[in-house]
Amino acid sequence: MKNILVTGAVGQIGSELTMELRKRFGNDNVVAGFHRTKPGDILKNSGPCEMVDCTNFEQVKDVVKKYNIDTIYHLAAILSAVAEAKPNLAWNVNINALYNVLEVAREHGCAVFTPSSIGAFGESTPLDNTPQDTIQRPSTMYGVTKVAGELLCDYYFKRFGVDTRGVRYPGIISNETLPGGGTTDYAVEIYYEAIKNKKYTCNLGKGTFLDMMYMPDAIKAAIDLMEADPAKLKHRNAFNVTAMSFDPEMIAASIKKIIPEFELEYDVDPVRQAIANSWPNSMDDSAAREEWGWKPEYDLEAMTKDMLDVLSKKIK
Ligand code: AKB
Repeated sequence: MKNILVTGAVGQIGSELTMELRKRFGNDNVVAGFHRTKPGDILKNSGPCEMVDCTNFEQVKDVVKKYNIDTIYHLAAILSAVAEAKPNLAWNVNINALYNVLEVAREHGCAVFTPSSIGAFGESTPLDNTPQDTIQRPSTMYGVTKVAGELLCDYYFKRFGVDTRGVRYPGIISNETLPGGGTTDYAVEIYYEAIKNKKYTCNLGKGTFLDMMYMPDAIKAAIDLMEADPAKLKHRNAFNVTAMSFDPEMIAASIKKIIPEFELEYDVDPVRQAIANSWPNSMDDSAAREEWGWKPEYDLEAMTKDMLDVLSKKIK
């Protein structure tokens, strides 16, 4: 029997991951950990919810003890654009909170899933077909925390035997909860605006290629990795995973196939553009494919069709 804690359960990935985990492992066995934003009715009415500020060691420990937690999906994090605006907060949440989670996991024998990101790479990384093991010299606070987080998780596995696992997520596109303060957020907003106004002003420029993934695949990646046979894992933390790579023109073209009047304009945000320029254009995820059978289901066309179907019913 698994007893799972999801931190950041009200966030973009956490809200959908918690519900999928509840479906698979039972509602009562998955605790939704939230901090500033309170959970909505769906999370609240389907299983336990607990306030957990992961920067507070005691709070993490108390919840783990109360529910006899054996697996933590640690999703509480600050995204790239906010991290550049508030580097102090980013360090506290992305590193100090992770440290607390790992320490509690060490004391209580929990497995830990921690997402890293394409943000763990930088300008000196080979940006096309970015290898699994390569140069990582990010120039953003987000990237610094992501590389440090990857290393910390490796350390806890090697030094203390904590079952740490993780992926480097690309931009995640979803239709339930909006992302907050990332560089890849445009790829979510564009669908909402396509439905609402049939036009969108993009804050990243034409030709900015980035890896992306639809939420069902992002959730599958996290659960499949945590359920994988540990004997087969050579990397454990920070697996490159991707489903597609596109620039704003390509996502707009896929939307135009369904909404022909859709128009794309540009008003480039220099902060986000600089971050995006330092990230891979496309990653090589063959290690994840070989070690635990990673295979995404959605490409750009399939994702666009589903996003527009869902959002056109949701936004009236
Ligand atoms: C962000 O844009 O900050 C995130 C990420 C790719 O890590 N979506």
